[in-house]
Amino acid sequence: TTAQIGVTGLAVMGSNLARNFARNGYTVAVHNRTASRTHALVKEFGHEGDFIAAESAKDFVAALERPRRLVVMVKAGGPTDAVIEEFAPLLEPGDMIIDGGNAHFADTRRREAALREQGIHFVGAGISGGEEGALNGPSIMPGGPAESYESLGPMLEKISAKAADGAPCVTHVGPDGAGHFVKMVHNGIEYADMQLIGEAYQLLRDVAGYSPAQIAEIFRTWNSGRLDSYLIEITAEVLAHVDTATGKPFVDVVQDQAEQKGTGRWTVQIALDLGVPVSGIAEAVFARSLSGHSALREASRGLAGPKATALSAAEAGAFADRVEQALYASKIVSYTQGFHEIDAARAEYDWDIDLGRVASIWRGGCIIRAAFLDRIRAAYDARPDLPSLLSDETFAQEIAAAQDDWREVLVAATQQGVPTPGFSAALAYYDALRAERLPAALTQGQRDYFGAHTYRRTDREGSFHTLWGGDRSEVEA
Ligand code: NBP
Repeated sequence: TTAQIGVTGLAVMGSNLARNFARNGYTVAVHNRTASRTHALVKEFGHEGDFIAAESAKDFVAALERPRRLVVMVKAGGPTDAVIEEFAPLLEPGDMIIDGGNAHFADTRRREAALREQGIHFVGAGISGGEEGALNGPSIMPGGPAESYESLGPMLEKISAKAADGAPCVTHVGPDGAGHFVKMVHNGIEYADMQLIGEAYQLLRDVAGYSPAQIAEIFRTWNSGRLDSYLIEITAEVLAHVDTATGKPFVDVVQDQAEQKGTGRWTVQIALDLGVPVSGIAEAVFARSLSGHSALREASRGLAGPKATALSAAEAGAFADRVEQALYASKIVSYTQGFHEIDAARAEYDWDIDLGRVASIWRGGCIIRAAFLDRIRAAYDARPDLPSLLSDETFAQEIAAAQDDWREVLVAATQQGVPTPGFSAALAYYDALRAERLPAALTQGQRDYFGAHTYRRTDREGSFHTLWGGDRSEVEA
């Protein structure tokens, strides 16, 4: 027998993905650098489907039907290159290497170009949903040559998550690194979502005076409304959890230093290169980094803050409603920024990415899955050339309805000294975009003054310079 697909790299993600293929009726060749993992997988889960265990790279490749489909699920970076180097010489033109790891899209572009020379199709596929998703249905964001999707696509569609309307959460995103780029932005948005939820939690706790258990209830209520999403759902679970050792709320016994693996940081780094303002995502990355500076935080603990005043029970309830509005409006802004980044990459790399389809494949399986994504898809379906999500009439109306509360929440946060970098950055972005005039005109004046960098006028074409050190007359540059 031959296998329709092979998976190499059998740590938690690779094993679960291999089992997912097998459970869906495919014969799966499995391989791992350390063969004991391969045997352990087949021993424990062999009854779930048809596996072919291969110890050597040669046996693994020989077990695959042609064109071969070889999924690589190893640690991103050097290990991925090592695996490609090992397998590429054993493959033939038309074969496919599918990298399901969290690769940087620039690495994917490099690998795709190199393998194309050999006629090998390299498919950089972002996979989201963690281990549970890999097993039961992830959201999959494959890039690479479009023709590889013809035979690979149906298999991915079978193992992927399905949205509420039954549509598989996978599509051919675009050429070379497009899939991993979109996965990267997905993770950046995930950081922003988590930061905004964190700020909402802290406001409910420190301004409204609610307990973690009460806040869990509030999140549960929100989860049955327009904020319905996986992250809101698990937030309620985490907040309701009580530490068995101490009897305290779990959230109070966990060290408040957030870690990160790098995809959020990449989203911001690339956005800087592309010139896209992803201020909400950047604040989320910086908030995690600030939380980890324990010595600096310790040294700053005595700094003066405002005198805090508690809200009455009636005020607290009204405040919670306002926080929901602020959270929703800020969420619209962070998705606006993330989609702007994908749109900018589409222009920069000449990728034909359908933004509505991206929203559509994030509706299930992945960490940011949410009812909200249906709305984004609808916005792009209605107008594929939408300049920004904020230009969508429905979103604009929702923000219009939320903005008074959004501002009130930030007033309260400021007065009570609760940090809200995500909410604040989102509102600043919104106000800056809708502003009639920005102080950028003044910036241009300053640049012209100290560096003769020139400026453009509102009333005439051309570049101009003012003779600041002379008679201050204007010359055409
Ligand atoms: P890890 O990222 O922990 O990688 C472990 C695997 O890489 C093992 O199979 C290991 O083989 C193999 N490997 C290493 Br390390 N160096 C190698 C080399 N030089 N040659 C061959 N194989 C090598 O596994 P994971 O957590 O399952 O994640 C796999 C990929 O999926 C990563 O890129 C990750 O970023 C991505 N991802 C993970 C999640 C998640 O929730 N964990 C979600 C989405 C995406 P060995 O057994 O011989 O040491």
